[in-house]
Amino acid sequence: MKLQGAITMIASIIISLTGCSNTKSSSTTDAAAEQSKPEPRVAFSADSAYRFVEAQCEFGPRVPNTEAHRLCGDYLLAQLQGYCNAVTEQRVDLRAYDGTLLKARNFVAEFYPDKPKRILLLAHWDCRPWADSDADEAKHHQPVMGANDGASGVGVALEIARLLAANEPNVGVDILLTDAEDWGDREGDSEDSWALGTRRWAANPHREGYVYPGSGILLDMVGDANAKFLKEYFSYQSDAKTLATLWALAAQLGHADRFVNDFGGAITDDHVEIIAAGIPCIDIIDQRKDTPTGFCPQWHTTDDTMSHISPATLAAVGETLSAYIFGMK
Ligand code: AHN
Ligand code: ZN
Repeated sequence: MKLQGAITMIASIIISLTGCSNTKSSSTTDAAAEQSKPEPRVAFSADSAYRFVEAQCEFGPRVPNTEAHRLCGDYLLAQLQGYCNAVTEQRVDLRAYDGTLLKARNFVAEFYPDKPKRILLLAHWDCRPWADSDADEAKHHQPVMGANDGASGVGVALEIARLLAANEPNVGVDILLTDAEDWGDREGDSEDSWALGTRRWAANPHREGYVYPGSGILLDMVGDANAKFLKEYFSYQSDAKTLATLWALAAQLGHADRFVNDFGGAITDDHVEIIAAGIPCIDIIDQRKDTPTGFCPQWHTTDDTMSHISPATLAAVGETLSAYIFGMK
């Protein structure tokens, strides 16, 4: 464990300074905004988030150890560096359940790291190598494009990064784009084959002296047009207060149709690894009660493409999240 930690540290490419860039971006607020909605202090752009999702998909499926994955990783790193001057790339070799050695890359952008109160915002950026929930079995060995499963959470996180570069909240925000979430074993039903990138980061953070944030929010599958964000079980166990606050904020902002006031199942996802490291964490994840998988119909199929991504869903998540972050005391 000690040796592994040291290797991880050495393997970390650290581009670390303090503070973050403060480039101003123009943001307009609609004067005729609905009266019932609180005027947002910081305007989340769903169009910008959508572009971030699309840009990832343009590389193709970002399956670890592929060229699309390598190029998209470079793109994500460059985007974060454009918004923050405390960005670290953590390169790690991870052994998947099937024996494959995954050349994984976690990216961390620390915004306002000197603020005593800090939160973690994370999303996985890798794509599943197999569309093994596809109705057509012939497609089970094709990769998933992951417009929703992967790119959507990252797209919202990048838009939040853009906002953080131009607006200083009262809290520090660490954005973690995590790798190797989706190479998990569904046949063997082994829980610990998922979320490998997050598990490694949680056990061996990206830099020496890093202090864990007080709480975390995971974004997973936050882009589908018909998304239903049900309150996920482990999230409720871990941080019922933040869950309640976010769902209440969403309702205030007019997004109760997507942030449904109901409970979903228990999902093995990146947040479980964050919670295991002692950080309370919730998962904003699209869950369905009317599909066989419990997720959207495109989940782990070749149909998880941009055609199902909706700016309105990205807006619901992004507006709620930015109201939360920029409203924190
Ligand atoms: C399981 O299917 C065990 N967990 C879902 C985690 C996941 C996969 N999120 C996106 N893709
Ligand atoms: Zn997945």
